[in-house]
Amino acid sequence: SNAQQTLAILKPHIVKNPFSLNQVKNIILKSNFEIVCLKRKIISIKEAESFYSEHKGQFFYNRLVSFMTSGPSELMVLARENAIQEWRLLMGPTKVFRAQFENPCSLRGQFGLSDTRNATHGSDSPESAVKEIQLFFPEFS
Ligand code: YYY
Ligand code: MG
Repeated sequence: SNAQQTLAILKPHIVKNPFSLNQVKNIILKSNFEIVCLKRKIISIKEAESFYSEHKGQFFYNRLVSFMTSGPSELMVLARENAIQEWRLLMGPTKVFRAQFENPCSLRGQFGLSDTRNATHGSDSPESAVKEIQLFFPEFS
């Protein structure tokens, strides 16, 4: 098959709200993604620092690590044709004001609360997808 895999994270404010969580999952499945693996966990500070190491030194790094470790996230391996690009398209732009104005139907447009609490994560390349899936699903890769 042509299935590609990507790592998706539903961030803590989504997991905390059963209504949003259910809506996001329905959108994922309606968009032809297969949820290959799913785990709910509180990301550790070490994991968050390693996961976001490319952003170390940015003004938002500490607030990002605090938010991502503030409660349970849902981590998923998603599969479909062109999964990495399609998932990023469905997520929409990183920044919440851009998401809301340029792509209000995107996940970030609908469920993003701020640039940090922007609802979802998605791998940005085949290399990061492999690395990120290995980090959170070592038993799967
Ligand atoms: O890959 P993506 O999540 O779309 O954006 P990145 O530029 O890689 O930033 C990662 C993560 O950092 C973003 O999802 C939220 C957070 N962040 C932030 O809190 N404030 C910003 N101004 C930019 C990014
Ligand atoms: Mg990124």
